[in-house]
Amino acid sequence: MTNGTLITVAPTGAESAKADVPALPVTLDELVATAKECEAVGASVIHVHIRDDDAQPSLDPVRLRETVAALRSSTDLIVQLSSGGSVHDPESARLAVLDAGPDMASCTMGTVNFGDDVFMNRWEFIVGLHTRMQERGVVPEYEIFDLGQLWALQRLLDKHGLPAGGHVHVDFVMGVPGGMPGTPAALVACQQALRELPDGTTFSATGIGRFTLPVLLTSLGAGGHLRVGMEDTVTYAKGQPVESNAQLVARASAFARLAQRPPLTPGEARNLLGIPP
Ligand code: KMH
Ligand code: ZN
Repeated sequence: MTNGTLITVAPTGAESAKADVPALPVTLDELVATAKECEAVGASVIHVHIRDDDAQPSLDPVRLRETVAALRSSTDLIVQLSSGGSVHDPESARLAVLDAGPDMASCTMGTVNFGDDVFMNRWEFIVGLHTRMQERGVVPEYEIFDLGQLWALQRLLDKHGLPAGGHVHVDFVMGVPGGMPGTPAALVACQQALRELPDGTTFSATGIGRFTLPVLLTSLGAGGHLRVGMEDTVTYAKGQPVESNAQLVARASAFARLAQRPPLTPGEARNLLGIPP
């Protein structure tokens, strides 16, 4: 049992436009540079969405493979590909993300309203993704946008078994319009519900926009881990745009050290998550 903090950086996402957020890393070079900077200041996992030549969200299989290879050769970060993509991506392309051979992939545990859109995650799709990850030794991060999705995860594990590596790790994504709010009360409710999941289940949490700091501070205090990055937050403080993903990771690391739970190295994070070295 570690007392350190796993810090995941989610640098890009699928929602912000490069034109609106010039610091957003959208090319492979920008992503690799971001990854190195974030590793240097305390990140151990990178949650990756890629963009095409027009900076639009993409699940292009060739580009995904190149991205995994480039991140592996330039950093020691655990590479977690998003299987969520954008709300417009078809299930087939989302499943095919696993073909790029990442260490981890996200697996969202239910359908949720997502602003004016719907982020579709049918039960059959979730089972397919979970099973394929088991077969390929890809470790999931179960994305939880609402409390009930933890009960869906309990059902998934009961019916279809533990994930690759045997360790269960979830990420609470809090403050999406349509999902749970980014409040301490909601985070504590999620943490309580983890008692129904396998012993040793770990969690990280991320707050969208103005929920960033309340969620970060609550998660640290509650013994949880952290996800930060420009996928979730493009404003550092009121009226102050985020300058870089490393700025957000550095702030998270500083809070983690103050809490006497310093950032885990990528090696320590692999150990925690059940990912082979
Ligand atoms: N872009 C959202 C629709 C994930 O990466 O798995 C989905 C998302 C979750 O970001
Ligand atoms: Zn994502």
